[in-house]
Amino acid sequence: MTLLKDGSPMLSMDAKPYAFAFPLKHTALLVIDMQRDFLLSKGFGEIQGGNLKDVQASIAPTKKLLEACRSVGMTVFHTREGHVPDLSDCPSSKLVRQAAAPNNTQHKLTIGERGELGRLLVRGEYGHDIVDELKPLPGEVVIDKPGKGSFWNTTILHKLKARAITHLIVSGVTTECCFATSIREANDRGFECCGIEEATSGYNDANFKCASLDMIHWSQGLFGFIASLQPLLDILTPLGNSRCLIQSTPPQTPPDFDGDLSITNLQKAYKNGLSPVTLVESLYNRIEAYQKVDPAVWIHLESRENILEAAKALTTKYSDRTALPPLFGVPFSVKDSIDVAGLPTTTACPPMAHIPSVSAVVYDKVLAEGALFIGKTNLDQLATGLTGCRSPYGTPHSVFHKDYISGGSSSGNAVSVGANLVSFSLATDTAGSGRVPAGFNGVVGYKPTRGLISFRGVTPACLSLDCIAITAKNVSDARTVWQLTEGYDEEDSYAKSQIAFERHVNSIGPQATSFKFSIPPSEALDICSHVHRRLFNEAVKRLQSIGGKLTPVDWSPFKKGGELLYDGTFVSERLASLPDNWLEKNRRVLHPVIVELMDKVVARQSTAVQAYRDLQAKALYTRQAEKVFAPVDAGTDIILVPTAPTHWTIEEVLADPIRKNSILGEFTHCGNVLDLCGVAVPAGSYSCAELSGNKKDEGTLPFSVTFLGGSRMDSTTLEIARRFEDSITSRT
Ligand code: TIU
Repeated sequence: MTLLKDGSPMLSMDAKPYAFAFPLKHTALLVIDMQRDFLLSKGFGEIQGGNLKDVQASIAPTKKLLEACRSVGMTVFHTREGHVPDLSDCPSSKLVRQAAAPNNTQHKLTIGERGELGRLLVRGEYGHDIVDELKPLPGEVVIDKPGKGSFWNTTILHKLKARAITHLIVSGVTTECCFATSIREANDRGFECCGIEEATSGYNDANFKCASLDMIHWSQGLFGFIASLQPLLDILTPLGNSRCLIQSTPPQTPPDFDGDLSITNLQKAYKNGLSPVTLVESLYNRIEAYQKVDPAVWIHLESRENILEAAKALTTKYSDRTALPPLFGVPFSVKDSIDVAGLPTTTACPPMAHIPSVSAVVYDKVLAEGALFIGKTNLDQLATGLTGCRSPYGTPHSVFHKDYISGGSSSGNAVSVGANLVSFSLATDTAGSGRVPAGFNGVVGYKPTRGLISFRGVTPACLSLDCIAITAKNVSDARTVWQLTEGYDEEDSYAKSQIAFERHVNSIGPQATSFKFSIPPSEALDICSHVHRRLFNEAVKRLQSIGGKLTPVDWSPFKKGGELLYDGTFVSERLASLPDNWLEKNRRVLHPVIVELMDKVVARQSTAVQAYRDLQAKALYTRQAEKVFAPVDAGTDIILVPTAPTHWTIEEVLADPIRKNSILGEFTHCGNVLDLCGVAVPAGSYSCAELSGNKKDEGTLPFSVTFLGGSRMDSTTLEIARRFEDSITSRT
């Protein structure tokens, strides 16, 4: 075993045509179609091939393989072949061809007809599910596929890329059919695949198995590699034992909480016996202590008793520590514009407050994965602002310094993560609200491409440009929360379709570690403070040192797209979200800066003609931005920008609230207008004295850069951001 630069293992095992080398962190086990329908008597497989002996014999070795992969924490994907009940996703050829054979005596039942295991190959039926021995664990991905190949009409490519997977260990049934087809499909998409001989089988092994496997590795690896099970077990087993991630019995004295709230650390700690109750006791003390440091973080904080009760309920619900959902006992907060059933949603605007009976989709999703709800956080009123200084619930400050702004509008979100009160936070981002405050509190702020995470159950700021954002302690945690919360929501009119064109992956060779990146031109960066400019230049050098190739870019669509947000008519959409005459009726109880801003919007008397011109301009700049990131020609992978050009004190913002706010959005405004994704990542710190020019000023402030990626290029963007983050944590 060798270690990669980031300390993760690079493994290698004997295989045909030559040794298969795979980076553990970027490798997934793919278990294909180990369904009752294919393995048990009276299922679809018996009709297809008759002989079940060999496929049944492959269950035990596949179980060994699965357990070995699980023991080292490898990503696991299962697939199931089958169709929706009305068979609308099943091509007629698949229904008819075999049964139509002259002298057919074999195919008496076809897909959709009722057999003894239920309707054949129909989703939701008993026969369609995976055999008990190989039942997926929480957190493992199950892909339902209508075809033989795993990639046709499924989200598997997207989900593999989202997890930064480039290498696949492949098993399952049947060798000649879905196993071989899937390896061929994966190969075209750039994955390095290795099939495991004993963990695959078909209905005619005597004639087909050897040939099917030979075709894969023939010609020095035409489609990939084939290995035996034992060499793989030989390398994984010691690694699994040394990690000791999962012990079969709980330790006598349950471990204490070590204070590290990152999701990866908590997952390990819970597997090793930490109780969420222990975590809550210690965390709540910390939350109470921080109330004295900054009383403006929470709009609603759950009581200690409530959280303890939720923690106890989790331990009862998930008694098997080897099968915990990914967010088991992970504490999180929610911006108070996101609905939690039974609690008021205030949007920091008391006249807007309502008590929803249903929670937002995104909240329900993290709860379903075992997360622990701690409370609802403060924000700039109506989620309008980037400063954190526009709330009737007080002004939170940066966790780094009490005089400096927290940023907004997701102010409490970023502070709750930055002050170590929660592991992650659900926020929103329209103009940069999920990125700027993350930058000002030394945490990660990720705004996926709009429409990937449902916005249903969130009070809009500017609905056609609103986006859920995730605040987290590091890029991997943000990525985990994204994977668990994304998904097409047909009731969200802005939801993006499930399956989209995706670029191939680069799994080996120099391309696997190099990438192209671009930066704004020097005149665009002139808006930065001296220290922000200095640290941005350092970040550029750092990206180059980890394989980034600086590539020229046309900045104008990003500049013009950003200007559209507030200089154009889109800002009127903020009024469109409110009831008619609402501003007039409520002006006395609104935050004065919000009234001033809204009055300015009304005074513009924007016309429908202007709005259409802006829509057309938006379409043009979006297309131009698409070309910038295009996979062909000279497309770039990401654009690196400073998250904010400077960091204001609270006093500076209060003296000039609207102008200071708009400067902060210089590099974030274009994000949603141009349908980009963006992730803000900590990139060092500097002394307050360097920013203010006053040597007497004490303290340090965080610097942050944002990686902007093209529409739906989230996986690539996050992976480059993670490598940047790794380079900082491993070198400092
Ligand atoms: N017919 C056959 O051998 N197989 C299938 O139909 N599906 C899978 O291989 N999973």
